[in-house]
Amino acid sequence: MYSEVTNTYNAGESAPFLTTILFSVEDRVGVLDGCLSAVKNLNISLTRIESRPSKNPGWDYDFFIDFKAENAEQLTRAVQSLEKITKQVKVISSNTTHTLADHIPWFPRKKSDLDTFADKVLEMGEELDSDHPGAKDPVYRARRAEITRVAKTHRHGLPLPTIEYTPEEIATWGVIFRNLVALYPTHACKEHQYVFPLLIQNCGYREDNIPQLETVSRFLKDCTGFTLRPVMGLLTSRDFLNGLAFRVFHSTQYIRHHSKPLYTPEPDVCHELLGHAPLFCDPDFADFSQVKNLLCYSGSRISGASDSDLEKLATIYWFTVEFGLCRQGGEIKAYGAGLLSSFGELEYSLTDKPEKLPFDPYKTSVQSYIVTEYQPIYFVAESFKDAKQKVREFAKTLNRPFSIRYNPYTESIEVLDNQ
Ligand code: HBI
Ligand code: NLE
Ligand code: FE
Repeated sequence: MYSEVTNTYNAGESAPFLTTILFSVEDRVGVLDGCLSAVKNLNISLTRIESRPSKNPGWDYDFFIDFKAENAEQLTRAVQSLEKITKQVKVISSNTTHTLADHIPWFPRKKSDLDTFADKVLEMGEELDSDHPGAKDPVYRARRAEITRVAKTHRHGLPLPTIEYTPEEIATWGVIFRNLVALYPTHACKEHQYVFPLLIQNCGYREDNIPQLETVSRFLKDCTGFTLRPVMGLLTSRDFLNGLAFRVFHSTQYIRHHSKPLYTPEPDVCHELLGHAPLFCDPDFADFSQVKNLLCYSGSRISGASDSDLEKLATIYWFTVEFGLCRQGGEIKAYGAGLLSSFGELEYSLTDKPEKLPFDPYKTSVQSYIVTEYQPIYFVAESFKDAKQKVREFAKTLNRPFSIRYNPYTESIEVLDNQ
C-alpha cells in the first residue's frame, strides 16, 4: 500500500468525523471543567474551543468545541455524556471534510477590521482611466493622488481627515449644489427633503462650502449610528457591503472633474454628501441598508455559494440605494444616491424615457445594468419599509449556513450557529 492511499479518507467507516458541537451551561464555577473532563474521558482531543454568552435567558454560556471523532459511536457517546451535565447540546456539523471553523473564511468582525480595506480599491481609485475627463489634466491628477493618499493612511478611531478644498473645487461643487437644490423639491423623496435643511443648518451644506466628512459623520452618528470613513475609490462589492454591516459608509473625498458636473460614473464627494448622507439620516433607510442586509450580506460572505448570492445583493443595492425610485403620494420620486447627486440623471429618471418596473428582489437581483451611463431601467419601491420586508423574505432563500448577529455595544459581528 502506498502511504498516500492510507491517508486518503473515502467517506466511509474509517474516516474521522470532523465535528463541531455547541453546548450551553449555566454560569457556575467548574462547569466547563466538568464538560472538558467528560470529553477527555472519551479520549477526544479538541482542536478549538470558543465561548459566548448564550441567547437563553439567565447567565448561561454557549461553548463551541471542534474535534475529530474516530467514528459515529464516539460522537454519540460525547453527546450523551455532555447531555448529562449541560443544559443543551447540539451537533452543529459532523462530516468527513470540515468543521464549522473551516467553513468560515476571514471577514471583518470588528469595526477596526475595516482598516484592511484601506488600500484595496478597484480601477478609478488612484489611477484614472484614459477616457476619464481628468485623465489628461495633470493638476487634477495630482490633486486626486493627494486626496486618495490621505484616505489610504486613515485608521479606525482617528478623526476623519480635513481637506482644504481649492476655489476651483468649491466652484464645481457650487454648480452641482445649485442645480440639484433646484430639482429636489419636485424630484427627491420626502425623506431627503426632510433632512436636507438639517444638513444645511448643522453641517455647513452651502453652495460655497464643501462640508467635511468629519462634520457629516458626527451628524449621521447622532441620527442613526451611521458613520463615514474615507476611501480611495471604488471598493469591491464585498468590502463595501461589509462596511455597511457595521453601519460604516465608505466615502470618497475628492471631487469630479470640473468639465463634467452633470454626471460622473464614479462616486465623489458630491455623490457621497448630497446623495447618500441625507438618506442615512433616515432610520428606516438606515435599517434597510444595514440590519436586514447584514444577515444576508455577511451570511453570504461565509456561505458556499457566496459569490452568486453576493452578486444578487450588490445588484439589489445598485437598484435601491444607488438608483432607487419610490412611490410617494401618487407620484414617483428619487431616493437613490446616484440620482440625487447627478442633476443630469435626476431629471432624466422621472421622465418617461427610462423603463420603470416595480421593485421585486427576485427580479431586481438578476437585472443587468450599466455603470457608465444613465440607467435605462429603474425599479420603483412602495416604501422603504415595504422594500425592507421584501428583501428580508428574499434573504431567507439565500444559502446561509450560519447566522450572524451585530452587537451594537461592542460594534462587532458575532457568528452564531446554523439555526
Ligand atoms: N465602493 N467606495 C465605494 N462606493 C460605492 O458606492 C460602492 C463601492 N463599491 C461597490 C458599490 N458601491 C456598489 O456598486 C455595489 O457593488 C455594492
Ligand atoms: N452618477 C452619479 C453622479 O454623477 O453623481 C454618481 C454615481 C456613483 C455610483
Ligand atoms: Fe454610491
